Amino acid sequence: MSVGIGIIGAGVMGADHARLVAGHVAGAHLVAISDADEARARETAKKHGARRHYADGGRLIADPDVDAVVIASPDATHVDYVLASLKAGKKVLCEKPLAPTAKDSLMAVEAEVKGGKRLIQVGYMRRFDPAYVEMRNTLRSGTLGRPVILHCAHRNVSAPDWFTPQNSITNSGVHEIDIIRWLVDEEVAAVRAIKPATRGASRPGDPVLLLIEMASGLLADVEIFIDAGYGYEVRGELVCENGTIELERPEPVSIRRSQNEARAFPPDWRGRFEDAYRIELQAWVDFVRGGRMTGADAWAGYAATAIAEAGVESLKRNERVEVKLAAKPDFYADK
Ligand code: ISE
Repeated sequence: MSVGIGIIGAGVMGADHARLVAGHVAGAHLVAISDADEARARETAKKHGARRHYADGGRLIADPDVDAVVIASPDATHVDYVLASLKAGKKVLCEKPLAPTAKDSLMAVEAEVKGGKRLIQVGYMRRFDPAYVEMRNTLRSGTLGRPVILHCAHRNVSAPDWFTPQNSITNSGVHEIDIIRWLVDEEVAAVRAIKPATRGASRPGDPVLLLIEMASGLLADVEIFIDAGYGYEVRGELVCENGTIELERPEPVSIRRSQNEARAFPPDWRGRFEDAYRIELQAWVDFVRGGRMTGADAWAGYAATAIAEAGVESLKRNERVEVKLAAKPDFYADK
């Protein structure tokens, strides 16, 4: 049986999820797309063979042919669509962040716990990226010993026009926070966020440095630089007691010409994480069809946002901020 998927949001990620569901995922078909810009919803639906389009995400959720929902609308709208999907008893893959605030993320967690069924997966797709998976597996094999430091960098070409200074942490940095928690499988104890003074003017995409302390004492340093200009790049190196493991550049070729050697950078995350998005969607469709959820759950979604909030607070107060998460419900105990 093929499951019917509805996608809320026909922007960059909504359109990309539509392409993947329509052409690269088994066991699912695209039923409908919604977008506040109805013409954009119509075009995206037509392009990827969805029968229906809506201007209103609520109507898409109510569509009886939609078995499960992908939420890829602007961050601030996520939680309302998540709650509406829970009410309709439909499984949902919500793009990150689950919500821009910890309070709203917790609301989604509480609603899911109350309903008693696992319905929410959050789109932290790096958990499906083959390189990160190998990093985690290598760490777990024990050959490198215990992890001590994690170096991370997250660079984009330029900030979109809706970007706020906090978004470097709450929209982009949340990926780093999630992957760190997942890689080393422990909780964040404290965060220190700082901006280099050298850039003078404060543009939303200016660099930010996070120093993340994990419960065991392990440290992660994270550079987030959204206006980096040259390309999209994500770096990660895990330093352990007996060696290190590092993400390699994934470009398939290098070009030699005029006494130079060059390797291209993708313009954004879709190229770098193409496999991760596809594997994530397939895993989620398998979950919709009755399998086990293997991605980030609502609790992980809440934790990433709460830790990001501590980072924003640290930047504001110019001091280290301890992370205090709510009590984790037993409902999420197996993760
Ligand atoms: C964007 O929203 C994403 O989700 C990308 O994966 C991330 O790298 C980028 O920084 C975000 O703005």
